[in-house]
Amino acid sequence: MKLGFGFYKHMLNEADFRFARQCGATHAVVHMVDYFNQGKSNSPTDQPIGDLHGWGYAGDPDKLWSVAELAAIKADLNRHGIEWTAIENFDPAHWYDVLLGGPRRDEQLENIRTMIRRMGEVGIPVLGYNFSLAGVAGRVKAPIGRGGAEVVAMDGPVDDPIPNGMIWNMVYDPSAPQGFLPPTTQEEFWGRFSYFLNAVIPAAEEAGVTLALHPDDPPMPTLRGQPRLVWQPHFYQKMADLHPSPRNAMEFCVGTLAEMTEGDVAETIDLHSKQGRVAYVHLRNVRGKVPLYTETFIDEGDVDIGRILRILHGNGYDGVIIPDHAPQMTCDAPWHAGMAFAMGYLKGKMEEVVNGR
Ligand SMILES: [Mn+2]
Repeated sequence: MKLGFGFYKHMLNEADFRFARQCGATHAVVHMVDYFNQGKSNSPTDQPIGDLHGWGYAGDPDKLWSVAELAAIKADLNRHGIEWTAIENFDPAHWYDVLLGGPRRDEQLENIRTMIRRMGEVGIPVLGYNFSLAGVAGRVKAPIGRGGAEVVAMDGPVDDPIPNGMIWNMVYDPSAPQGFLPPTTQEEFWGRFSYFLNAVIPAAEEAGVTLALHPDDPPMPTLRGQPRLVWQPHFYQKMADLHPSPRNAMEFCVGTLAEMTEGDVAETIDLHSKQGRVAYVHLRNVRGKVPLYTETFIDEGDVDIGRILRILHGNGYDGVIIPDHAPQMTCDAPWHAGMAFAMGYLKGKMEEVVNGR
């Protein structure tokens, strides 16, 4: 097991590389999409939260990740003693019609295959993604964590419709006509997902890149009136069964699995790590289940973190674990302090599980 650190786009800088390494990270997960682009209610001082208007604006649909850009980031990471394990998430601008089943779908799939080939060329082994219409929406933030820490929580279902021109919580077409995204059935949405897998898995196999699906956070049956994909544990098995390739894998988010109303997160990670389907792990803690839950510090909450690590280690899991989100701590650097606390806790627990000390 390896300790990693998740870098938002704006954190690809000297200070944050050093911070992550100082926390003990040896591996990186990098977000290439800027969630905070022109966002009015979404500040880069925390994980993206936003409101019903979304996080911000998606990028340029025609500007794909280039080999030069990826190689430069990789060289920066390596210079700081960090290996690049994964890119996390597509820019909504790159694949909105893949999610919507729209007219540019095949063109966008070709672009995705191009970016996967470029990842292979540079040597980035994993591509994490969320196959989601509403994205990570409908959460609130309040100083209700331990000691009054700012935490992210959900306090009820959110089914306000998605405006035209917005997907995955970001605006990809600011001049879209007034109105809202029409409803989609769960069957139709699984069909789009299957179409995506069939279109990109062969390219992933050739490039040596593993695709890793994040479950739906928050895991509600619908969000903003649209269906979700993996919102109970058994849908992860359905996803695995859709395509037998080992390149069809999971970005296993323990916190999201713990927020689901069915199943047991430890049993679920046991099942999938035994099958070798876990590409990397988001490890955080939470109290409660949808639609009422609160993210917590990693040492409290409903998840037995030590048990999760023992299961992964016992099943021979040799991949990367990152802290995902952490509460904000009261000081001059609330996000970094929260992350440092989670990294230290994980590093200690991992050493205990792997080395018995
Ligand atoms: Mn996650």
